[in-house]
Amino acid sequence: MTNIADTDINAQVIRPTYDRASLKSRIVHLGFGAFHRAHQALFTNEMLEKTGSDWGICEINLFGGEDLITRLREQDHLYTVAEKGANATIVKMIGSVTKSLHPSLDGQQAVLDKMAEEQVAIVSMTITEKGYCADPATGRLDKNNELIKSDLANPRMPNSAIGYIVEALRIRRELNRQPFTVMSCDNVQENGHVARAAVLDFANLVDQELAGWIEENVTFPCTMVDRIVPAATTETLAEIAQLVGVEDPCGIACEPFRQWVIEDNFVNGRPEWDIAGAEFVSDVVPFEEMKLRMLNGSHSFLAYLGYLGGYTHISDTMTNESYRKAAFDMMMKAQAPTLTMPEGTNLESYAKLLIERFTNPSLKHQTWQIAMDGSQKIPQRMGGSLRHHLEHGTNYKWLAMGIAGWMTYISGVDEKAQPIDVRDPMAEQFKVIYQQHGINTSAVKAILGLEAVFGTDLINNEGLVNEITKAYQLIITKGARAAVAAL
Ligand code: NAI
Ligand code: CS2
Repeated sequence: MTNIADTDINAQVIRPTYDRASLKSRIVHLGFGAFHRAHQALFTNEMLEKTGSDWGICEINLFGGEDLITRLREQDHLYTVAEKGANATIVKMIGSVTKSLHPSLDGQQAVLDKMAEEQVAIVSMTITEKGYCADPATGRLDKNNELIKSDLANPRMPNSAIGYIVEALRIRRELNRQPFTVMSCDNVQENGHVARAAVLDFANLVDQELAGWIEENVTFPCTMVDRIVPAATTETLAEIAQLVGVEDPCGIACEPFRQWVIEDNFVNGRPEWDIAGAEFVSDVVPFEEMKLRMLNGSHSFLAYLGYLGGYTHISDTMTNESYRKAAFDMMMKAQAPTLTMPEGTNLESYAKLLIERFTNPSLKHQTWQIAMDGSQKIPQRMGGSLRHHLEHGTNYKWLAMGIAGWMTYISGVDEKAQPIDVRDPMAEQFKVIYQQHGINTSAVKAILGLEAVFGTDLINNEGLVNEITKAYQLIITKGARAAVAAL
């Protein structure tokens, strides 16, 4: 079968001109998902184009995506990214990836051996929020997580990302090799600190001396990553095939906007990603918080209330004036006041740009996709701001509505009495609650009692319980569209 590596592709595709043969696996990336393909791999591609350095990437998918890795190998690890603006699309072929592994295809040992190779300087990750096996409310390793329990019983043959990192570092130490930097690129608040806590908590349970060595020798920079990259669909792949001239099963479409702010704290060297537009700073946390609360917080709000209101895509919600206004108010009135930003940051222009990005009609970003894994997302997207408002006695009605939207969504039944496919690591717990309460305001307190999501403080705040119950009542009686309009 012809593919992008062995056939002529359309001239408008921007191709790599650097020497791919000279690239080494100096970066091992865990999570060859949609996002990484259109973000870190693309930044690396553009950095290589300008520097001619040897920072190549080896891709690893720990869970699922075997087929994607197989297809990637068949096309010499080349793939395309379509940057879709409201009016025009630019297609880029990415050359920074030159190797790939999958434990189900190659075995766990091959993955560990790769991570332990001398030249590997960075292990980066886009493994979703749940991949850290951390308790979302505390950010520490969740020792009751099934993957962690089995990795602790058999640390030399791990399955979790955390288990792989610790074992690879153990091998490196044993072989007297330099450590690598662990760089999280997930939407997790203080992602580097969460990765560090999970790795050290795990290592301490396995081998305290190793934990001490990791603590002293390994760095875990925080990063703020931003680019809207919806999951590929048959339609986007067909569109890419047309633009490229041949099918590319690894191709991905995304928005033109991209941002990457990285804490400059690397233990074994790093690429000059700034040449490709990334920013190295000493403290990323304010930028991460801004993005998670303003972009992701309003995204989740739109995902739950949008899905319930019958909207398939985020851009569809933007056609409804009350959703548009509620999203902007959520950003400016509920989230912006909770942030402490470096001087010169203009949150209003940031919010306006976000609304414009959400409106992009070429981007088919499903509300259902963003609604996934809410138990992992709600604490960092809404929980922190909620506590801020409770402390300051300020208005948090948008947050209460967003949380009530999530609570209704996880009932698993939509406004037309159709089932919702709720994907979440805590889905079983939601089922138990709804079996007991039905879609009824009494479910609110039961859900607020989920400590992993809400900690132990929020359920005791009567004002908050009332506010969320009021919003929930409005959604279940009048529907999501009316509830959003009432804001
Ligand atoms: P995706 O579904 O395409 O890929 C998910 C990746 O995570 C896969 O490579 C899979 O192997 C891996 N994975 C899933 N569960 C795992 C686990 N328990 N342990 C280890 N690896 C696991 O999703 P996508 O779009 O690539 O997003 C991944 C993450 O990237 C998001 O959760 C988010 O944190 C971050 N991100 C995504 C953006 C987007 O617009 N898609 C933008 C900014 C950040
Ligand atoms: C989205 C994010 O899926 C989600 O939860 O909110 O993936 C969002 O698209 C990105 O963070 C944008 O950078």
